Amino acid sequence: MKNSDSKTWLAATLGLGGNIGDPVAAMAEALRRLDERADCRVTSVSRLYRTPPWGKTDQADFYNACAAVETLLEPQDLLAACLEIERTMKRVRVERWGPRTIDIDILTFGDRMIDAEHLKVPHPRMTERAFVLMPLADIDPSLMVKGEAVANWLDRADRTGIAVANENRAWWRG
Ligand code: A4P
Ligand code: MG
Repeated sequence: MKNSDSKTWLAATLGLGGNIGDPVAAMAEALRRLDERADCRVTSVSRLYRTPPWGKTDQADFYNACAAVETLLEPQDLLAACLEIERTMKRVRVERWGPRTIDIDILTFGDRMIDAEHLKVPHPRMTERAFVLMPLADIDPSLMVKGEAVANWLDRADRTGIAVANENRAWWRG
């Protein structure tokens, strides 16, 4: 039973990605672990995408997806929960934008704007990245980010090379 005390469930969106090992299994497990928490529930998951590497291009293709969650956690605590999941899944942090088994980013948290040293929300680079915007549009194309709908940001993004890897939005439910 998810708890239903007086605290409010807040809506957030997450971006997941990875390109080493078995990133799809890692992303699925990360989502299941979040959903198992008493203070988090996964309410919607996008299709699964295969995407060319962005930023540092001499590395393997990524798998990417987005999820909508509801949580009782404050943003910093949601980030800590995501980082803890990344850590326990043995992610190796070697270089910025480099290969990773799994990366979980907080994309939005309600309509909050956060500019803390270790947490920037909305995620600073999300509005220029089709590998974020395409899966996010599966969940909610009308979601407003930095004053514009996700669908509008997506219209301007470069989708070259991005393919749907799994149409079934239950891909994460192992
Ligand atoms: N941090 C600040 N804001 C946030 C936020 N909103 N969500 C801090 C999550 N973390 C946030 O370290 C990231 C640190 O940023 C966290 O510890 C947290 O305190 P990191 O994940 O080790 O750094 P990074 O991921 O290497 O750098 P960065 O800039 O976060 O990279 P991105 O933006 O996550 O991009 N190409 C494709 N096709 N698909 C991808 O998924 N991912 C990346 C990484 C590059 N190219 C990609 C993909
Ligand atoms: Mg990151």
